[in-house]
Amino acid sequence: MTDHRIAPDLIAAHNQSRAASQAADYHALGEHLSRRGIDIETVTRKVSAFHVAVPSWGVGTGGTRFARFPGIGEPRRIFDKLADCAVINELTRATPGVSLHIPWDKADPAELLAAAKAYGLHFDAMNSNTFSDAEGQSLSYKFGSLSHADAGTRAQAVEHNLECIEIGRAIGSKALTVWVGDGSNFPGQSHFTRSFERYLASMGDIYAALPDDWRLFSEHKMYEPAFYSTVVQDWGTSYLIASTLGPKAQCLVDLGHHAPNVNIEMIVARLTQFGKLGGFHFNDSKYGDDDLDAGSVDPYRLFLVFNELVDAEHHGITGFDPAHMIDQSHNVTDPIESLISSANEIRRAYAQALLVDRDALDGYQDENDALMASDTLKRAFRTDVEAILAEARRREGGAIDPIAAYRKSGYRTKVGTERPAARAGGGGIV
Ligand SMILES: [Mn+2]
Repeated sequence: MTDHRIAPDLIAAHNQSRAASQAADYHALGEHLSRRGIDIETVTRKVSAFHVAVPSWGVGTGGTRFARFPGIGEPRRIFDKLADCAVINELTRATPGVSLHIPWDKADPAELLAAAKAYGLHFDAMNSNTFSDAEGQSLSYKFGSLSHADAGTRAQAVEHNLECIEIGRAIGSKALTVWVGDGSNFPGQSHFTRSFERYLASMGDIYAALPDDWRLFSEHKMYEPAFYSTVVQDWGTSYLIASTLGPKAQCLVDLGHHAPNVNIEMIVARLTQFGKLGGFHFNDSKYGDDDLDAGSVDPYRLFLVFNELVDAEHHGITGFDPAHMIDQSHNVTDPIESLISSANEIRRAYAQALLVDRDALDGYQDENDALMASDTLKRAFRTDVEAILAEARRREGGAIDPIAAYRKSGYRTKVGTERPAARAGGGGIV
């Protein structure tokens, strides 16, 4: 039996009060799409089946290296985080998967499984942490982890990743995402080739321990925490890693981990073409790795990424199964509201991409009709698909307007009384 965090009758009453207008909006959109040769039910079914995993660390308030301003009722440990994740899924029906970070979320696997089951959740990709030192750790990652000059430190970092796989196996995960902060702050500080050779050897050890039905995601990041050079800095390096390791290794694209103005959707196309697109960490940014809410700054770019994904599906690329995860930091909002909103924006981009007239687009591309090709994409992007998103939620038991229902539920106030306030101050990203 599901342990509901938001009372189902509250959601039912919420939906009842909006049922008539939702039905009218959905009908009107259906007629409009029908004139364009699109069956709205096909789109709604695909949107309903589309899920994006929530990061356990996302339900806590984030911060910058300057400060962190805690919110009320912040989750204290993984079981509070799972409760908050359940709220997001109950309202959106888009986020049944939760991605864990070890050692932050370390707990008895049987208890983790039981809690997830009670909330109707499951565990998505595991995330290792060798970018900071865990309590009681014998060797420091100050100067790197998987690429560290010292063999003992590398072995410790490998061992940590193997432990993540073991925990993941016990709780039903099927993937390990590896992101390291390894790099340098001074020219000459580290040898580019030797440090990458050491990284590849360490990843080889992790890959060798990967179960047959798992995938290993290599996540690149251009800069930070190292500011002069980063060992896994771009998608080219990530592709070299995945190619060197083998078929179970693929590249993970975090939308924030690129240089400004980089054409991310083209990277998606390239990785797809060569079978190495593992998945995504969705977020948005203006300047760097800002970790802003997905779709909040540049929704057209998010749409263009999904346009590539839908195009790959349309053309029947074999073995195409990218993982969808959110990875963002909520500094000024209620993290639950941000994650609800982001899950909706990601589904919106997907729904809009499903509306692209692909045969027409192929034709315009072959005829070099640049203006009509662009307009074909824009026509899909301009379509207001909110009624489809709301209908997908409603049919699965979620809320027509999930943020309004969440505020009505009083959940944040309730957990504010149950969970003591976190200590203010102290920088850092959760
Ligand atoms: Mn990420």
